[in-house]
Amino acid sequence: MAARGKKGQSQLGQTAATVFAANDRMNQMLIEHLDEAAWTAKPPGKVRPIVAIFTHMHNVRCKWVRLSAPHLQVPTQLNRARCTREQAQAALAESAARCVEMLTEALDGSGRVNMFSRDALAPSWPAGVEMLCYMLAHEAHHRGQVIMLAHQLGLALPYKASDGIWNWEKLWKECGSHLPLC
Ligand code: NI
Repeated sequence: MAARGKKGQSQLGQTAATVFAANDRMNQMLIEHLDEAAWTAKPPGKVRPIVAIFTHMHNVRCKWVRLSAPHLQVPTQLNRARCTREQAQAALAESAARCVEMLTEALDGSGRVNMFSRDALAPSWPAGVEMLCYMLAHEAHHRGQVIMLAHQLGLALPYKASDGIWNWEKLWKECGSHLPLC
């Protein structure tokens, strides 16, 4: 791969920040439109309820920041047994902001974050685009679970939300960013 110039690297840091912020906006959109009863309802089969999926997403982000960017303030973890939707929304907004800072520092060429440790027991990776991809894949996987579980509970998310998470132009705008021009 051709070496990125300084400008390219700082742009990469900004792009990663924007993409992760939009990714959190997708989570917030699902929580906002989720039927109240679906939040703690016991889904069919041996799977965790939706509240536990969102608290897990937040707690995993806290772990990534703690292990990869210990100089940043690590948000408080959530307790799945007594977390309200409002608490989850606020906590996810906070952990997303920390992840945005971490990704910026990992990808802007400053070297302030130089490795990604996703788990204490897993090998660390050099900070790079792989880190962003891994983080996004984890969240997208769990969003898919939430959408499927809500449907299985008979409390499917409205089209506005299940389709809205694909309107990246609108999400970018809501995150204060703009559409990349071609
Ligand atoms: Ni997970």
